[in-house]
Amino acid sequence: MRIAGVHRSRLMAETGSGQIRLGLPAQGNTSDFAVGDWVLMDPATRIAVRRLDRTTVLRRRTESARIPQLIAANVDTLFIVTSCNDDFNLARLERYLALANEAGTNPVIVLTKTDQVADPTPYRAEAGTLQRDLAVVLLNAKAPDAAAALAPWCGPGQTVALVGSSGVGKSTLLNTLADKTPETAQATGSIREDDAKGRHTTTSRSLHAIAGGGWVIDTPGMRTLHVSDVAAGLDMLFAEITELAPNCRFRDCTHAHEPGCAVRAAVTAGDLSAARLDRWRKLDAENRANTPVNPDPAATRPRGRAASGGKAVESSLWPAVPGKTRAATLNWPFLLAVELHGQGSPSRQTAVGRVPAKLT
Ligand SMILES: Nc1nc2c(ncn2[C@@H]2O[C@H](COP(=O)(O)OP(=O)(O)OP(=O)(O)O)[C@@H](O)[C@H]2O)c(=O)[nH]1
Ligand SMILES: [Mg+2]
Ligand SMILES: [Zn+2]
Repeated sequence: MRIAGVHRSRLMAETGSGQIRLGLPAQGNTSDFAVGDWVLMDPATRIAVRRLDRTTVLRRRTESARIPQLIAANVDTLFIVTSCNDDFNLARLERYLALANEAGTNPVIVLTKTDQVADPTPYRAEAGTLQRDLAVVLLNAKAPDAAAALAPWCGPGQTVALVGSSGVGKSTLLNTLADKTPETAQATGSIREDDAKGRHTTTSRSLHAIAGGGWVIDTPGMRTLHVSDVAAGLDMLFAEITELAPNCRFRDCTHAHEPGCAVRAAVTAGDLSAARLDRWRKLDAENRANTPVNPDPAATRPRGRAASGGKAVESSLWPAVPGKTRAATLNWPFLLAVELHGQGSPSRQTAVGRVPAKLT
């Protein structure tokens, strides 16, 4: 049984022959579950008695929420959707890539609305520079052949999730991928003509079956995606910078003003773009400011696919021991609350067989 929808007081699960409402275990909360979770249900009571360990989990901190928001679980491939119009923004795509890398999901950039521009190839070229071996797919989300373009990631047993701004065509793509009829289709909405912004048509996350045995998750358009807890994800994203850093004269070089900086030397030599270095600096600073500082080495080791040689593991966003956080000094009450939530919380998850010493 797989979680198909998580609402304030309601859990929906996909049974393979339709959806049912699932009961919660005692002391359970719907926020302990993510769309994409696998659960065991007691058939007599229809209560979810156990959630299976997650292979991957996508989550983010938001300023308004007390605890990180679960975006989706057990996602193999993250389709980062953007359009061949004003939505296309390299800095924003890098945020999604860091999130995907950290969670251990395989990111693919999906560029929609190719039918709206004379030549979409410059978009592909730019997106392709963002990360090594990054797949970029150009398509018209409304055309039936969009499903064929994404088929390599949508095979039996595979789960894909669609993320991106409002109006880029996530639900349109879902309807094409899941071959929805007009009755079962996800609602789609028009975009503003002047700036291509959408109207936040989709308001909750949902899981749908793809013919042939795959799964696709639709998500609401994100207004902003703050980065936190994604150090390994950033290292993978900015590998060309990460790899140059050991050649800098100072071990803690910030690549801003220090003499003997190998990264700035690469910019001067034309091997690295100054804009890319600027974006790295901004994201790295934001990540450090938003990520709890943890004195426990077991909990600060690299996480996610970036740190596990390509094997997907569930990344733990939680510090293993309560402690002072940089975020706390910034006076972010919600981050303090995250720490207080602390050890033993039902939503505190780690990968099977990779439980940090502090949690065993
Ligand atoms: N021409 C064209 N229009 C598209 C394409 N993809 C989506 N659209 C249109 O763009 C608008 C927004 O599409 P949606 O699928 O609702 O976008 P969304 O990403 O789900 O937006 P939210 O649910 O608000 O996050 C709709 O009018 C779609 O018909 C495409 O590839 N080509
Ligand atoms: Mg939508
Ligand atoms: Zn340097």
